Amino acid sequence: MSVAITRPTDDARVPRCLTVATSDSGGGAGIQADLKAFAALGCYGTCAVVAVSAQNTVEVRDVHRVPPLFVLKQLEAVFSDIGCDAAKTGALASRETVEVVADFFRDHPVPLVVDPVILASTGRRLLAADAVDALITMLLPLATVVTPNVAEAEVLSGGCAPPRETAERIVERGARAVIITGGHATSASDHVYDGTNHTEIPQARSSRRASHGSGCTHSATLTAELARGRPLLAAATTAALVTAAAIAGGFETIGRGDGSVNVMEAVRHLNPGHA
Ligand code: PXL
Repeated sequence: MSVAITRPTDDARVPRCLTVATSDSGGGAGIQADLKAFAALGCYGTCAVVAVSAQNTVEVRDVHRVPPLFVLKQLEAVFSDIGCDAAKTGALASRETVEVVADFFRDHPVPLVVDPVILASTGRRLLAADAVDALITMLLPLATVVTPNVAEAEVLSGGCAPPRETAERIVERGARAVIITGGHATSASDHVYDGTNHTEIPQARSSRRASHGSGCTHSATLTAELARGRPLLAAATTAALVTAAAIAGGFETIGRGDGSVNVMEAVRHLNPGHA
């Protein structure tokens, strides 16, 4: 399988992508996964760190939140100088941070991917319970696309329903489009709904223990593709391919827990001409 991934040298102007998310000291998810994916996809990555996690492949030991006004300072610093062609949000920690980030993007509209991260893959909460409502009412209406997994989609839609209905409820809540990632009970696929059409993108199910960071890699790849001006369905297809290959080539032996994805290996695999 081959997918055309443009490198920076192919472009007169490098697309600029911003992530607003939590740092993972284990290097696999969050800010670290996002910046690696932006770089692998030929984009210039910037970040606003909303919290720092003391984390490895086994557990999240602690989370230290950055004050929301300092999150705002990071956003203002990036936008006032470097600029931004597309942005994504990941784990946003607190209600106050969700509010600051939503206010900022309302005033600075860019293509926005909202990855509604609630839990770390090892189980700890990365978004406070009282922030979920703010995410739905303030951030979803600004989203070009929101990328919940099945469990997050249930939270956003307010209940358990078949993917078509769940996706429609999320778009009714203000997101322009939704991709429910990672497959459901019987089939592994990403369900894309753009407000008009439903599309299933088949996902390769993998038995490899190297999926930490896969959701972040998916939403960051989507952001990189939108920054390049690709249409949603093409961007979603590339994101699905890159994520599956990043799991297949993942770091299974790093750490004692589930290993992390390897987005560089994914791009080498999908784009052998550039290796
Ligand atoms: O994949 C969701 C995620 C996002 N951000 C951080 C994480 C995780 C999963 O563990 O640790 C910081």
